[in-house]
Amino acid sequence: MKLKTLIAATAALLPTLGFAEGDLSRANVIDLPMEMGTDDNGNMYFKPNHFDLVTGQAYVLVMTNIDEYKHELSLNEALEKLFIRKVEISTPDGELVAEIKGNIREVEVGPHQTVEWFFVPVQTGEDLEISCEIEGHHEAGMFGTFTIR
Ligand SMILES: [Cu+2]
Repeated sequence: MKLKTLIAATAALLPTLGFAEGDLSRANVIDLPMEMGTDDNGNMYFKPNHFDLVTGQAYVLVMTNIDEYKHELSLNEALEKLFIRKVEISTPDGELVAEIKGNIREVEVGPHQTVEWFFVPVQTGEDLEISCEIEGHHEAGMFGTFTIR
C-alpha cells in the first residue's frame, strides 16, 4: 500500500476507535506489576525497584503486598511529575470496591492485598525515589526509583 493511501486509511479508521479521543489518561494503559515483600534475610523490597516511564503514557502500578503486615508506597517528589488519575481497589474476584480520585501521594496496601494506582507522567525526572515510610521499612531496603523521559 502506498504511504498516502495508508495515511488516508488510518485517518478514516481513527474516529471509529472512539475510546482515546484525545484523553491520554485512558488510552492504552500499560500495566506495571510490583511486588511488596520481605525476603528470607529480612530485607524488604519493591520488585522491581526501578521503573522507566515516559511522559504522556498512561500506566497502572499494580501493587501486591505478599506479606502478613502492611506496606506502603509513597511517591515523595515524584508526585509533582505525575498526573494522578485514581487509585482503584477491587475484591479478589474483580468486583470494584472503590475508586479514589485526586492527587494521591501515598497508598498503604494491607496484608495479601492488591491496589492499583493509575497515573500519567507529565514531567521528566531522573531516579525519583519512591519508598515505604513505615517505620524501619526504608532502612530494610524498601525503596525504589522512577525515571521519566
Ligand atoms: Cu513496607
